[in-house]
Amino acid sequence: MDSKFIVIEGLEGAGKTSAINVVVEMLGRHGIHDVVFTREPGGTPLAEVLRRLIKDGIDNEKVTDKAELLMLYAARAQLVENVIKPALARGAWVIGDRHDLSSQAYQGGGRGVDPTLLSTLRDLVLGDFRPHLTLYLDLPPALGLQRARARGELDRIEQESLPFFERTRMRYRALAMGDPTIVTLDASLPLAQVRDALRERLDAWLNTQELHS
Ligand code: Z5A
Repeated sequence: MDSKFIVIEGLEGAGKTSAINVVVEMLGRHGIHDVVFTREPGGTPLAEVLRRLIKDGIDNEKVTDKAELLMLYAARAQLVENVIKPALARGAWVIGDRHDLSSQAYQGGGRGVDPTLLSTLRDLVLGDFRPHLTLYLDLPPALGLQRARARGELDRIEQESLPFFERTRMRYRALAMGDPTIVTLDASLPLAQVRDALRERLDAWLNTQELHS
């Protein structure tokens, strides 16, 4: 089977960490053990510096929506060209904790960034590069925030209002509906049920990939 890029997406507290573990387990069951992990923003030395700036800002300077978007795409350009594409080229599978769909949802939906700017940037930075599969963990923002905020201090984006996260979720759902490479899972269920649903969907997808290889 050719190597693939699988991405986990969802609002904060959706359970991405646990989902990544299930993906690793299922890949292992299908004999795939050469796996590279990425997170966005981040994943290269330069992209990790940008991650800090995106999440915390600097010296209380206001971060404009455009600057935030450009930093996200600068980090993504570094990660895709220096890590993801080389890994796929040598036959490794790549599991991404977030990718471009996050920008479409958070910046496009949450921040309300101009759709033309978003699509122009995406085309410029990524061309036609897309994940083979995206697992989108869907849940009401209030529930995700309740889970995640139990963990402590909030960064710049985590401090956004509930309506911001509602808009982000709406954009996620709308994009997932129109894209057959995005699988939506109900992440509001108890963890064991989410993990079972993930196993089932992934197993079916991996079997299809094996058939076509
Ligand atoms: N961002 C953006 O705006 N635009 C972009 O293009 C990109 C990102 C790429 C990255 O922050 C921030 O950048 C993020 C989006 C924005 N900001 N927000 N908000 P990050 O990487 O530091 O954080 P994150 O990805 O949002 O959050 P996370 O903490 O990594 O979320 P998670 O992985 O989904 O959460 P978790 O650790 O797996 O689960 C949280 C807790 O809930 C944990 O204690 C679990 O045990 C519990 N949990 C999970 N699932 C369940 C279920 N089903 N039942 C009960 N409890 C559960």
